[in-house]
Amino acid sequence: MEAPRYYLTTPIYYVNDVPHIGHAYTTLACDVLARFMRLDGCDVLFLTGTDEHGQKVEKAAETLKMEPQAFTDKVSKNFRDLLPFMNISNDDFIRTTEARHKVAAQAIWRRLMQNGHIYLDKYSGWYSVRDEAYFAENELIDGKAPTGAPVEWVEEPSYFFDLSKWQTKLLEFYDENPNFIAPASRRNEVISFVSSGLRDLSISRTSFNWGIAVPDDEKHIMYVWLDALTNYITATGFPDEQETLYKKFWPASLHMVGKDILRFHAVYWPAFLLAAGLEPPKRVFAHGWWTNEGQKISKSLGNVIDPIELVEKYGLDQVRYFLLREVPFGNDGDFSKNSMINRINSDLSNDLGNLCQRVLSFVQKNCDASIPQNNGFSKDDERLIAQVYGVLPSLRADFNSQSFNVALERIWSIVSASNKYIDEQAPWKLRKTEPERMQTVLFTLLETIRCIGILLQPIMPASANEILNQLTIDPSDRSYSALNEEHCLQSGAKLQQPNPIFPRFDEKT
Ligand code: ME8
Repeated sequence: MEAPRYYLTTPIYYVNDVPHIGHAYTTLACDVLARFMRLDGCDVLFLTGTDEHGQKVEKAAETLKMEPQAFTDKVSKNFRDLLPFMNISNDDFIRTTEARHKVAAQAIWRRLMQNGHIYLDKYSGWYSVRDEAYFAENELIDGKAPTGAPVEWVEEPSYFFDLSKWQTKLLEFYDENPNFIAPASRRNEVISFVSSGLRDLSISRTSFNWGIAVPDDEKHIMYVWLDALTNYITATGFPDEQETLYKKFWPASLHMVGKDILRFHAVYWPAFLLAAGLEPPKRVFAHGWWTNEGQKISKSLGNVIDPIELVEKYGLDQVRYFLLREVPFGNDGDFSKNSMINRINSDLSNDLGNLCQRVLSFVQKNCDASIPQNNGFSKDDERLIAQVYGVLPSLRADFNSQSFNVALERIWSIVSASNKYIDEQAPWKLRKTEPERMQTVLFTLLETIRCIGILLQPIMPASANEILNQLTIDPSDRSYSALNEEHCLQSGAKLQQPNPIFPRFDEKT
């Protein structure tokens, strides 16, 4: 049987600035999902990259007195370098300045034109460079875009996409595909936005040059959002529809985005694709925004969180865990030093770290550093093992709905059950009185830890590997198909010297 396919994407990031926590967060959520799907037997394509055209990037280059191409080369590299640093397992990295993308963007344009959805007119209205978006007079708040960004008056010849004609089709599409937009509250927002009527969309500019030329009319460059959204299909080899990746992976399974850019992905993008005769993606998930110690994050407040500093201070897997555990995915969340330290010291160090350390060092000392015998499970042993063998279907549902925090709570309920089981079974008491029972108890715990290690790989790949290495689990036995009795630990197998996995975080040291 062919493996199920899963194609997921991050937004492509504007190269006007250095990566911040928002970028790291979206990319991390996608990485966790990509890793989960691979471990669960899917054929995965995971794409990220950089959005390099448009006025915002052009202006950023101008400020530094650099040519836009040289500037984007430099800044795009910062985003690319962040990936290995955060242990991100993307399969491809796309830049909108690449030749493959220019071909795809122009091909989409031609299709829209051929299908009669583009016409030439004149745009006059407001434009926000920071949002790279057009606004009508009645959308402005105190003379600014709803995001607070300054707007400028634009009056120039422009091609338009006939978005106003897509209202009914989009509403039907949302209705037929109830999982297309998540979370549900965001879906309702989009539906009410579309229901209130759509205006045709200006999709070309003539007052600057940094972009992809409109086919057959080089005075115009494509609107940066039409250019950028197309990246998702470029990476599958479009416009070559015979290309294996295209046949295999389009339509995308999931576009992960921040809540601020949902409209572009859930309204414009499916309309462009339907108009071009192409299939829309299956799902768009809009996550929330982080604040820093209760304050909106902004450059002017000087409270931007640098993901590199965060990882250097707290540790990579600690940060990966925190960002996905602290806040229900989809909601806004607050980053605070205290909550970060609490998560490290309580969930990671006290609960998980202690469980592994206690069991592994006890086995090291009392079982000749090897997997003890299973002398027959009691009801309690069976209950613990059944919990960890049986959790995958629920986790699958959690990951398919991007409920990362729920998935983690579910795994942690097994960690807590294991800690409770040690205290109740008290193997240190059994050592003299019932050594055979002690062996079974330790066997039960090690087998549970093996499965917890396997389950945690998507979230904390390095630490989970460390747990599995200490148990000397062969790398080929670490997928989710090994979460069963058939792949159970072998008594007598030698264990590695245990190392504490999650030390407590102490600000002073
Ligand atoms: O929007 N918390 O690029 P971008 C969480 N190029 N997420 C945050 C955040 C915060 N405080 N601040 C920003 C673009 N983000 C376009 C995308 S896709 C075809 C084109 C998120 O570099 C934000 O929601 O501005 C968005 O998803 C991403 O970071 C920033 O993207």
